[in-house]
Parts: sequence; C-alpha cells; structure tokens
Amino acid sequence: MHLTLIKPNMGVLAGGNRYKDTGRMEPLQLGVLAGMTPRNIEVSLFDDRCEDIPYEARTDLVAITVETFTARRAYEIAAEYRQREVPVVLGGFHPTLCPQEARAHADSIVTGDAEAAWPEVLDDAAAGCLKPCYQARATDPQVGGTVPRRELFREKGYLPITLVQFGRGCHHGCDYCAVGAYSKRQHTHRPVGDVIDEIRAQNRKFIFFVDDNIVADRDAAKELFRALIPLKIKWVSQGTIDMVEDSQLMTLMRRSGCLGHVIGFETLDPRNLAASGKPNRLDLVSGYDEQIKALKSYGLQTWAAFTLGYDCDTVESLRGILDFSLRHKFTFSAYNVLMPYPGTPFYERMKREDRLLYDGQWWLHPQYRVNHASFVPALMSPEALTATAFDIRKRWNGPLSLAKRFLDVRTNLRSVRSAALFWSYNSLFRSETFRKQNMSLGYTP
Ligand code: B12
Ligand code: SF4
Repeated sequence: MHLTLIKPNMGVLAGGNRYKDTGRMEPLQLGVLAGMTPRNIEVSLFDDRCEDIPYEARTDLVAITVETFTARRAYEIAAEYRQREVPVVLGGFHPTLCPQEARAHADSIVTGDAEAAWPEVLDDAAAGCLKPCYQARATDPQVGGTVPRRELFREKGYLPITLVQFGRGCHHGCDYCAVGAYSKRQHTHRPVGDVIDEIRAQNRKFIFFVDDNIVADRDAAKELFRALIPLKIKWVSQGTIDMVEDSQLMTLMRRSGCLGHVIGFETLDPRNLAASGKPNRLDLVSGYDEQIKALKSYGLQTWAAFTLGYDCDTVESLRGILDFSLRHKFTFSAYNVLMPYPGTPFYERMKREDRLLYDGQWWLHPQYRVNHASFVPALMSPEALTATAFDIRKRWNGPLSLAKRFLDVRTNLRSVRSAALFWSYNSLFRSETFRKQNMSLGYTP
C-alpha cells in the first residue's frame, strides 16, 4: 500500500501568482501521521506550499491536513484525486470543527486527534472499506512514543527550526479561539522522557514547542524545563502572560534555553477581555506594564499577539495598540483581524447577531481576501477595520519602528544570537505582511 500525505497551500497572491510561503515550517502533523504508519506502507509527503503535487503518481490513499484557511485549497486537491478514483481522507482542525462540510469533499474524515483513529483508518483503507467518518477519542499527543518521521521533511526548504509538541489543548475557552473549541478545554501532555528522546534523536539545537500554552500545567512545564537544561538547546513557544507570576517557572524556563514566546495580549481594553473570556489580567492603572517588565527581566524576546475588531474597538483605540507595542519594543508583533472561525462561540454569536459577511463562510467564498474583516464590527465598518489593521502592520514593519525596537538592551541587544533572531525573523515577517495582504484562498477563482 502507498500513502500520500499532503499539506495544502493557502491560495493566490493579489498579483495572480501562487503564494509560496518563504517562512514555511515543517508540517509536524504529517510527520506524526507517518510515524504512526506501519513501515510496510510506503509514504510520500507533498507540501503544496512549495512543490507541485504529482496527481498521476500511483498511490492508494491520500491524507490531507486541513485548517480553515487552507480548506478551499484542500478541497481542490481532494477533488483532483477523487476524480482519479484515489480515496481521500481529511483531518485536522477544520474537519473537526466543520465535519459536515468536509465530508462532502472526501471519502472519509477524521475528527479529533489522529492518534486514536489512524490504525483503523489504514486497516479499513487496505480492505477497501473506509468509513465516512472516524470520531477519534481524545488521547495524549503521540501516545505510545510515536516519533515524527522527520526524514520526510528533508529538502523542502523549511526554516531551520524543529517543531516539537509537549502539550496540547488549553483549559481556557476564549470565545474566538479554535483551540478552545477543538480541545473542549482539556489540556494533555506527553511524558517528559518521550519529548527529551525526540529532541535528542534529531540534530537541531533550535526548537519550537508548538503547544498552545506551554505553561498550561505549571508543574509539568517545570518538569520539562528541568529535563531540558542538560540538552543545551534554545527554544521558543507560546504561553499566557500569567507565567510571570511564578518566578521558579520563569527561572527554570530561562535556564532551559527559552528565548521567548508568542504571548496573546489581544487587547488593551478590559471590556474586550471580559467579553472574549481571555484570562489575562489587565491592571486598570498600569495595564500590562508590570508583566512586560517581568518578562524582560528574564531577557525573553516577546512576540506580542493582538486581535483587532472586538466590540469596544474603534479606529483610535486600535492605533493605541501600535503606540503601546512601540513603547514596549516588542521583538515581534502580530496584529490579526479578529476572525470568526467556525465552531467557536464567537462565530455563533456573529451568526446570531447577523453580522457575518461572505455568506457566513469566508473560508470558501471566492471574494474573500486574506487579512480582511469577515464580520461587521460594532463600532466601525469592516473596511475601516481591514484598512486600520493593514496600516498598523505597515507602520510596525517600517524602518523607524525596526530601528527603535532593536535598541532594547534587555532583549534584542542582549546577545549576538538575540540580535540575529531579531533581524532574521523581522525581515521575514515584514515581507510576508505585504505579500499576503489581499491574497485569495484556493487556486480556482
Ligand atoms: C505551529 C503553528 C503555526 C506555525 C506554522 C506551522 C506549520 N507547520 O506550518 C505558524 C506560527 C507559522 C502558524 C501560522 C498561522 N496559524 Co497556526 N498554528 C500552529 C499550532 C500552534 C501548532 C500546529 C502543529 O504543528 N500542531 C501539532 C500537530 C501534531 O497537531 P495538529 O496539527 O492539530 O494535528 C493533529 C490533529 O489535528 C489531527 N490531524 C491533523 N491533520 C490531520 C490529517 C489527517 C488525515 C488526520 C487523520 C488527522 C489529522 O491529528 C494530528 C495529531 O494528533 C496550531 C495549534 C494546534 N494546536 O495545532 C496553530 C493553528 C493551526 N494556527 C492557526 C492559525 C489561525 C494560523 C494563522 C492563520 C495565524 C495568522 N492569523 O496569521 C497563520 C497562518 C499560516 C500561514 N500559512 O500563513 C489556527 C487554525 C484555526 C483553524 N480553525 O484552522 C490554530 C489551530 C491556532 C488557533 N489558536 O486557533 N501556525
Ligand atoms: S488562552 Fe490562548 S490557546 Fe487558550 S483558548 Fe485562549 S486564545 Fe486559545
């Protein structure tokens, strides 16, 4: 039997060329699927973000990982294979949160984590009797010590950073977040020993822990950090700002080689935080200042994530977020337009309030463009939200901002490595910001 694994691209750039993600990372989920596949099954991996898919090559089963922003393209790829009578199975966030829609484009879908369902899918595919839907029960990630088959990632031009997962899911239920909806507010993690073995078995010293919240279980995180110290790696991850409350956690984090995290600040308005359910503590007088000071005292380079378009946001208040970011000289920042991801409470609320644009399915709509508002904000027009978000991104990535932010002795000037990280990734994000704006999803008009 031959299995083909596919990571779909997003779409087509405003100028008409297919998007080629210059900062693409290894598709970890496909490595995990391959790792769970018995060795007597041949496996090929194709990354639509950087190579053509050889539809005519012989294969017995195609497995595609689907996120909401790649759903349109994934369905196009699935149609090509199904036209050639090759069975297609879809899995990942989007089929889990939108199973009925995904079912219409595949022979079979898997909802939830692959770990609990994949052996049965392969057996059924080999016997020619795939079921229409496999509802995987929740498991720990890579249960049983599965190791991703990283040799499949070679020569695809991925960034030189190894993706590893320790924990999965999140206890919080922020209303806009697909992770809260997918994980049903459960957090699980792998045995620390498995993670250490996996890191030792690959040859890079720069790791991205793709956990949704690396500090979700503080005791487990401390156990991991202690075990990482002898490995002498450098690593980055994602986490909630409440991490700074625990000085032992922060000290271990730093000693284990942490360079920084993606941290969701989301908004500077406590009313927005309360409405979204984000558990950040925003002091009424000092805002996030004390927490950011604490982060910097550990020398961590922060990738601050903001979401624009909450009900209390105005064009003016959004501009305040840019001033705030510049004042704190964050190493990186993301200013994402709030998106109604299907399956989230925010999506359901926008639907109830009749505020969804693009027929309520922006991810499938031929007119939808990347980084555009896909709902009607409360205090501004969708066009004003799109334009303000783009303007903030432009200013943040401008030469003055870069120069000002670089000059932070506690973070970006702390070491040659920190300075190199600042410039290499800021250049990448800068060019991606402009390229991706107004991109359409999928390849067919
Ligand atoms: C790392 C990461 C990134 C990396 C890129 C990773 C890469 N390889 O390309 C970066 C930081 C660049 C990134 C960017 C973005 N990301 Co991202 N990312 C993640 C993150 C944190 C981890 C992904 C991962 O590797 N997980 C580990 C693997 C093992 O887990 P998994 O993918 O879920 O796969 C498991 C199951 O889902 C299932 N499964 C998955 N695929 C398949 C396929 C089959 C056939 C089967 C059977 C099962 C199966 O089994 C797997 C094993 O259990 C996820 C959150 C998450 N928990 O996954 C968000 C996530 C996927 N990203 C998300 C988003 C929105 C984005 C952005 C659009 C953000 C933005 N506004 O710019 C961009 C767009 C990317 C782009 N192409 O431009 C959302 C997607 C929501 C959705 N409904 O689709 C997520 C879920 C985060 C969130 N909070 O909601 N991302
Ligand atoms: S804390 Fe982060 S990962 Fe958890 S639900 Fe909220 S936004 Fe999602």
